Amino acid sequence: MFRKVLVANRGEIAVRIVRALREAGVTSVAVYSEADRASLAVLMADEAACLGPAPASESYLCIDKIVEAARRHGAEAIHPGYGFLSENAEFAQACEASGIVFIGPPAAAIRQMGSKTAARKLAVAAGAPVVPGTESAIDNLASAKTTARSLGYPVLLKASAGGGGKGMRRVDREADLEAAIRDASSEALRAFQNGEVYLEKLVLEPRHIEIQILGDRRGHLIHLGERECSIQRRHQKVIEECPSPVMADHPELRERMGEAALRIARAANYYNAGTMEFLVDRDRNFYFLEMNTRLQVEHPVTELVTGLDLVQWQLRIAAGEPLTVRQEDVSWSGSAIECRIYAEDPDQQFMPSPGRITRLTEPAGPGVRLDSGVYEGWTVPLDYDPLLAKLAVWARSRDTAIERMRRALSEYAIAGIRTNRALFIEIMHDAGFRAGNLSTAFLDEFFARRELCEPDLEAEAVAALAAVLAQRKPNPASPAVPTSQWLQTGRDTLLR
Ligand code: MV4
Repeated sequence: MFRKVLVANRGEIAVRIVRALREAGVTSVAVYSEADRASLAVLMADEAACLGPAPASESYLCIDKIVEAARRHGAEAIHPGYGFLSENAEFAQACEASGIVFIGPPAAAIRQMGSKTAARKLAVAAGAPVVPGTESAIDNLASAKTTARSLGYPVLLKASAGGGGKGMRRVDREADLEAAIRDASSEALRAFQNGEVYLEKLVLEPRHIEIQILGDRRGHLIHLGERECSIQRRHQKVIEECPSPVMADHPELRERMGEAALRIARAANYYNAGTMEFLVDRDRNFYFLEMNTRLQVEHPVTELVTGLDLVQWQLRIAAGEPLTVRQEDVSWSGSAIECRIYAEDPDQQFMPSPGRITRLTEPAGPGVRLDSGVYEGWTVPLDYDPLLAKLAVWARSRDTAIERMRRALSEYAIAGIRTNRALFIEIMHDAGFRAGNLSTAFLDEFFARRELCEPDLEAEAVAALAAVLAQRKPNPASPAVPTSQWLQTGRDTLLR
């Protein structure tokens, strides 16, 4: 195992990795920008190195500064976390060139999977299902029309260099194809400096399900099952769970998707942790979409259900140790749900809400795991992604996990900034969510339902309180029960 590892990230994931390093007896080095000088990860790490000014382009994205910090501190390896440089093949290469181990897959696999069309070709070659469509870029309208007609409308235009939904266009009929190609191509050119687009059949209201894989440097690969990630907003995941509710009635689906993921990973000579994204349609056909060559934000739900520590395995595999877990050793127990707590205002179009956290009470208790990057008094900077923490719960069944999540959310108090906490409480009450009827359309439909009957919560609370007070009669048998000071203060505040 390594003696010292540098964590090239910030926020909750930097804290998560520092914790894993401490458990492994490895000295941790945090890096930070000027905005993160007093961050939780910096406070928790053994050593810390300043990278420079707040903008990520001058700090967390600077390959040279990070490699230099590792050299200066004598770190033998770098964990990139997610985002930032985690899927940058040049960074992985720069590490190895400096004699520093990149805790992740080989640079060649990162590069190959970075191209969505190359990943798609690899999946086809490996015998894994992909959405019907073409791998080659559209070069003339006539052949695009022929392809679209044979696929059948609606079709989806996608950017070859794409990801995150940019350069994507739904086309419902041939008359719209030409203009859609023009729009998608210019959007792709702006976003990726590459205007190539190709065609796929549109999968209607799919589930988004991904498979976690783990492999060592000797070619031993296993899958850790799925995560259901359908609840997302604008390609940003909001809630993830394991198992996917669809697996309850169809346990063989996990095995088939796991096998497909492993075939692709083997074809890519993959090692370390990785994730294959799939679309699953209403008939439970599944199609490979793309591969993420990093640790995912939502990895805790897999850890809670499999009992395996993904970050520990990442460290051991990078250090050249064998993955001693066999496929038949992997089992899935109970149900885990994760909510991403963001500093954003659900009432103001989810505008980021940075600022000072003036009060913080964190949930705990049975089955609760909080991966947080903040503390009371910390100022959330506006320079980065506004993810504050991930609240994950585990319970024996999905229903009890939902109850547990509601309980944990009710304990969570964050003041000074706006968060999306209350939105999760609403979703936990939603009949569609509770039934496990999920698709990538879930959140849009949830917001549409909500528009229809937006309750005035304050008016309801005052009315309920008035009704209770009106009913209270003095009871001579039990003289005025002194209600708790908490209750009294709450009432006084409401009626003020
Ligand atoms: C699709 C699709 C339906 N049919 N491909 C969106 C991001 C990109 N990585 C792939 N995406 C999609 N590809 C076909 N052929 C629907 C989506 C999609 C989606 C996928 C995963 C998670 C959320 C999504 C939200 C909207 C659309």
